[in-house]
Amino acid sequence: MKKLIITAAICGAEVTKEQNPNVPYTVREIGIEAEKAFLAGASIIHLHVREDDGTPTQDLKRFQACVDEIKKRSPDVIVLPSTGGAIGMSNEERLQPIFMKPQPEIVTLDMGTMNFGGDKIFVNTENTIINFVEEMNSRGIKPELECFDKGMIDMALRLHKKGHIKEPMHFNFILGIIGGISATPRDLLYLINSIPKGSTFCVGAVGRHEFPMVTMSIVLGGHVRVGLEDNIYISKGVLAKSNSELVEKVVGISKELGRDIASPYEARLMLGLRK
Ligand code: KMH
Ligand code: ZN
Repeated sequence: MKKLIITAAICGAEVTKEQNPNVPYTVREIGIEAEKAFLAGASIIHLHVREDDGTPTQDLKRFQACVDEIKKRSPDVIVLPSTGGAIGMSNEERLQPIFMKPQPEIVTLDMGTMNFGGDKIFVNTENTIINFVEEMNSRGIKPELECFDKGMIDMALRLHKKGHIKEPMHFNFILGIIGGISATPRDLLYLINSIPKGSTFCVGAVGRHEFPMVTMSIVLGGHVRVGLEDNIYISKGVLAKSNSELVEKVVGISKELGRDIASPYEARLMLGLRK
């Protein structure tokens, strides 16, 4: 089986130090967490950034400072910035990371609107998605298609037919968010069976669902995402000491199952990214 690409979602926009003190906020903390995750086996860092007090931001300067710090420590790692940001941010704010220099190789593209627990709604209208992907296309940035439900795959296929989303498509399925698809083997298979041949896919899931779902993806030939953005526990009731602990755990599972881990170079080849 092809090698496993591990993405570490090290920071997120919603999780806080009150929930797990190891969530990174400062530029230095983000650089250290990314480096530790890379050394543990992650080839991609999915990045949100914060102000020093933990407030989520998509500010270009802050993003640039964090990416510069990550690249100073781990020059080869692939940084995959979020264009989802945090609930309630404007589209203009969310798009800021695509203007970094050097520009990112790949960024997230969220494929639909959804409830996000409580009164929160994560808004991504069809026109927003088209505007975002055309900004990416014009710069040669690959979109990672974030799908939290089956209808979001259908939106990706629709926008592919209309010429906005190019092949080969790379999907990221995140399961188990309140308002999205449930994190069950049945639903993960449904998602995987709904994407075109020749696509690549990555699987993540929130909380206790993270490791069962990523293990399924390892077995089924997909890639995986772990990290404090999605799950703050290394095992039941035990907080993860670092993102690297979550990466080490998935590396162990993958090796037990006979699947080797991709380097950033190998991940770039598999995803068709330019260096
Ligand atoms: N923070 C969520 C509202 C992405 O990175 O593109 C959106 C999110 C998806 O995390
Ligand atoms: Zn994210």
